[in-house]
Amino acid sequence: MRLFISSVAALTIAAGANAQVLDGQLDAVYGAPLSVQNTQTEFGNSNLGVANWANGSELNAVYCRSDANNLYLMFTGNLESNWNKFELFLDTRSGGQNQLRGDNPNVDFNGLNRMGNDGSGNGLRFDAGFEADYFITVTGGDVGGGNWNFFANYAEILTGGGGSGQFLGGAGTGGTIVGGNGISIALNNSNTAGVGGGNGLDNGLNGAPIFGIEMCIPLAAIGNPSIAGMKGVAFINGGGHDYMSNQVLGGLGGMGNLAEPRNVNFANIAGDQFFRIPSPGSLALLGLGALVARRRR
Ligand SMILES: [Ca+2]
Ligand SMILES: [Ca+2]
Ligand SMILES: [Ca+2]
Ligand SMILES: [Ca+2]
Repeated sequence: MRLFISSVAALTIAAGANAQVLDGQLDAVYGAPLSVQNTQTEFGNSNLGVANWANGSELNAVYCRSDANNLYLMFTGNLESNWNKFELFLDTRSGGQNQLRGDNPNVDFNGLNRMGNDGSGNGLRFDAGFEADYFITVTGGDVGGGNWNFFANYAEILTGGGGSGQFLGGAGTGGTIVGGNGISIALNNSNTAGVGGGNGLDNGLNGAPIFGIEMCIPLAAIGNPSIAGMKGVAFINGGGHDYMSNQVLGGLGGMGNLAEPRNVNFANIAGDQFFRIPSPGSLALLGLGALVARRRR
């Protein structure tokens, strides 16, 4: 028995600072954030401090790491348990949509198309140069009898519309969603730090928030990105994907809710309403560059 315990201790030490657990809690291995919230939330400042239920939504910061096979993203904040939506768009390859069409895959009760062109020429517009290729959405609430569950969906966003989408599944308190395409998502709503309520300027790192939405995305599920510099946009939306909050990463710089998502144009809002994601393998390439430089000497 003593041998068993010391083996476990050795394993724990071996994992050390590089340990990462997909549990909705920030791990030290993520390092510095890619983007930090700069705006108070008008979707409620959650103060419950429990893993499942939240009475407000906010996005405080986004962190990432990657290895040869997966991209890991951690969003600190809360997703209110009233079926508010966490929306994530990724630009991982050339092509895609700078303005959302109305004929994208029908996922989450056609929620993606609820943000797209309704035939009048509207549709959510991203900042110039951001052409979305993939969409992931997360939501949670009471599934009956006071039981909390959360669910996720995924879709391709092709330049000409169409494409495929899929329901990634659901899970309960402390559980993990594991989609058929390998995308795995954990949600811990315990956060009571980060931004406060309102529409003014704030700092998403207040109180050092560590809980939120954590996901593992197989690179194969986002087109095996090879472009230099992926980008992402994340925001909180209303329960019908129909009312955009003021919780956007990159931040809005102190504004109120953006309301009808079809009429939102991030190009008309100062600053980048997206964050840059280091390319998978970029660290390995840096290492290779250093090796080549050394050999040349
Ligand atoms: Ca974690
Ligand atoms: Ca693209
Ligand atoms: Ca807060
Ligand atoms: Ca902008």
